[in-house]
Amino acid sequence: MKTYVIGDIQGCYEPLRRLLGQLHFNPKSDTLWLTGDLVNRGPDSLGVLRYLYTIRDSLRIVLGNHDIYLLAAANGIVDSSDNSALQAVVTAPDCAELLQWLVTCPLLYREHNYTLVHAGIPPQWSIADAQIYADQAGQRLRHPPHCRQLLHRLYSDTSQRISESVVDQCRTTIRSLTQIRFCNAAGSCDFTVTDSTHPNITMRPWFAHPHRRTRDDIIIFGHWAALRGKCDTPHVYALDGGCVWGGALVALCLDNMEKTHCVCA
Ligand SMILES: [Mn+2]
Repeated sequence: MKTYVIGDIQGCYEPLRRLLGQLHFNPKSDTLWLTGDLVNRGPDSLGVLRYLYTIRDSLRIVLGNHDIYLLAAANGIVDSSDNSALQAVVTAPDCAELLQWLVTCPLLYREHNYTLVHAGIPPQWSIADAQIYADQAGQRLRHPPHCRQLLHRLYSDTSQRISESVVDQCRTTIRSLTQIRFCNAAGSCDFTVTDSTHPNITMRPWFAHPHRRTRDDIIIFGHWAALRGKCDTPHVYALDGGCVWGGALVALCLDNMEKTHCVCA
């Protein structure tokens, strides 16, 4: 009857099974939370999705940016013809069944004092704000015509205009919850700042913002592989151990807050 959270899998099927073996994970009695980015870049995205689908009743998953990109690829919104990891999923005979299940996963999941999200929460949002925005965007992802419109706005419509329309609100929500790393003093995210670019001196990680409204909440997130599963901010747990980059797949047991690593060299 244990609950584990595992960070970004990114198609690393064999390390996932190895880590679950180390944990003696039993899908009949234990629960597994996942920080999202189940697919892309790694060797077996289809294997990951097929396995997770078989144990779906034991899972709590939040969608990551790569999972949403997969939805865009399957909908023909982005061209993934040269991406063998995603092509394996998109061309699989059970693709529709797998993605109909995947898209039911939320962008944010709360249980007891824990909040699970892929990348983070902008500092000016409370947990309640984030839940409302995540529910709104999730509902649109689960409605096929709205989903295609939203995916198009996310990936194909590169105009910088931001309107008050629902689709633009949902675009901001998805980008914030699944891509945030750095933000400025006002709490605005800069999605162009990545691990490989030097942030402007005024930029801080979202979780280090001094006035972050979620600072009394327990937040578990993935996405930021360069952190290698380490974060010194109280109540904030970073679980992307950079598995797909030769790092480790990381599990956090919520019963004792102990971490287990599975090296993925
Ligand atoms: Mn990510």
